[in-house]
Amino acid sequence: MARSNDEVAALLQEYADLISITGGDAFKARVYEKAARSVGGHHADVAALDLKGLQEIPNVGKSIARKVREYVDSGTVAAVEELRSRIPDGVRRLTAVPTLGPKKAMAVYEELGVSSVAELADAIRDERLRDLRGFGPKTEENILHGIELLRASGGRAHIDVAMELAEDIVRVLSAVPGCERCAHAGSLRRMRETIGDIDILAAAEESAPVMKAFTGLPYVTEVIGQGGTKTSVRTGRGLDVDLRVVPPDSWGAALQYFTGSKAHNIRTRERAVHQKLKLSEYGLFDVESGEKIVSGTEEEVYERLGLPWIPPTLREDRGEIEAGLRGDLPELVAEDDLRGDLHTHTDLTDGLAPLEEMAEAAAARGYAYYAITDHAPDLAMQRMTNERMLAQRERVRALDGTYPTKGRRGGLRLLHGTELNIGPEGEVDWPDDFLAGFDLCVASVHSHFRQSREQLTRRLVRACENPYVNIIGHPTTRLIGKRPAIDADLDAVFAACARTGTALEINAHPDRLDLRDEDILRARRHGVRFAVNSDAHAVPHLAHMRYGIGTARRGWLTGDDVINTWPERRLRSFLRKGG
Ligand code: DGT
Ligand code: CA
Ligand code: CA
Ligand code: ZN
Repeated sequence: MARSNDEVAALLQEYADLISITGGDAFKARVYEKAARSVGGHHADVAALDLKGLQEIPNVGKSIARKVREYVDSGTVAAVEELRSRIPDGVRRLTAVPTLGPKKAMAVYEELGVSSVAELADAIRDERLRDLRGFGPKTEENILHGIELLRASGGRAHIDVAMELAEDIVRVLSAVPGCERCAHAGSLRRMRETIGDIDILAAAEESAPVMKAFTGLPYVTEVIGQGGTKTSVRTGRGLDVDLRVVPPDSWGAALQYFTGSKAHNIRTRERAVHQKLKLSEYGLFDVESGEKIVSGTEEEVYERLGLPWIPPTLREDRGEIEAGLRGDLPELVAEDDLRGDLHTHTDLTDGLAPLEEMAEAAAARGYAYYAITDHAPDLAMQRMTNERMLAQRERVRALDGTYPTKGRRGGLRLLHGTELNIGPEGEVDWPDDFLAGFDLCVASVHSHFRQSREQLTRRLVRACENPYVNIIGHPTTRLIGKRPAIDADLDAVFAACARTGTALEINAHPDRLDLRDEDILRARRHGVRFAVNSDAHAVPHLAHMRYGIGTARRGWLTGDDVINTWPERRLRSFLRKGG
């Protein structure tokens, strides 16, 4: 996705927030919010569009198009600056607290002078909030909970934000004369769901030119530390970045060291010690003679320790060393193994692009099959009806096989599905005879998140027992940094999935990554199958798959575990659920 689209989307969203905070027209705020989402999901780079091109983006009218041009041309928008100047930054930071919202943020600022998250927590502790109009003890409790969530995320960034930034840095530094290699390491290379800071590694005889290019990057706002081999910076993207420059012949040892995790490194160092060796970021050395044994590649380092090369996503000391010693490391699923996507939306519900555009983009990704799964009627705001669903099915059937798909014989096979809502009792939107018409059904929890553990568990188990439900979508419904997972007995749900032939989704959206790695490891032991899905609501979201695959790899999954790597016949047989 073009970076300018993200920037413009963030600006439009900020404008919408500012309108709400300052008590502006709620309708206008919503218009800007919708435009922000459309721009963020637009396939073409907005920086390259003229006013007319901009207005062809859904939800972008003339006045928004003008603001976008103004931003692209000058870097600022007068209307946004004007609103920004009317409220302190602290109030805007308050809106990051889940459940607080812009109106309440402004109210606590105006009534109590609260302008930071810490002051807000204090005010709640002193029970000062409950006397404000529109607040009460329950609101206080909710906000406090929101503050906890915000703090629990510890300022860690979502993986897509970190990945896009890291790839840009690696691209720039790789072009510096004398830079022989450059790559990201750390938690990002291990594909953790959130990233504390970005670690970049470069190999060069001379570090100075690389360091200089690094501190000169346009989004660097502050140099936190600078030395001969390491420089740390703060960026305007809310993330710090460490750069280490090592001599080219230390590359392998340094990459191994800075990829981590710390726990994994402790284990590899122990193995070295047992063999009278010393492992550091400079290489593997003989303790007695001090002689360097290997350092050029990770493979050599692991081999000398008696281990096969271990994929970074496994390096968490969760059994990978033992498995490596036994020669038992899994053949991890890869993005290239995917033959399709089984949970996607179109503009028939809350997606941004029409069916044709989504299918064309799916074909360009080289998929063999692709499922359209728009929302079902119980999500009332989506206004789904039987007629609309059946009309869509006809279009899907007409387009089936008509998109030539890259590198495969025959056109893209389109599956017609839906994303059902798992109701409070585990019921779904339609009766069996209507469900029978779909090629597949995803079923997800979209409401009643706070039921008791028993109720939530029963609900999910019932959904699995429905003969038409093939995949449980985003099974825990958590939103990273925003909403906790529902409190269900997941082991009972995993057992039900295995028993009924229902797959669990690994939702690849960087806000979700649900199931998460630890739950995948547990589910796998029950013999459950998985589907890694984008849940795309726009064309660029199809590319989120890489994060879902990263999560699946952290969960030790192989291609055989993931139903959307299977050939179409095997998939269709699974979708019949033993019937
Ligand atoms: P993060 O940044 O919190 O998402 O997680 P990491 O894993 O990227 O951690 P970070 O940035 O502190 O360090 C990057 C890697 O460098 C880490 O995974 C392992 C290595 N490392 C850092 N400090 C130590 C240490 O004290 N001992 C060992 N063995 N390795 C370290
Ligand atoms: Ca890091
Ligand atoms: Ca670091
Ligand atoms: Zn969905």
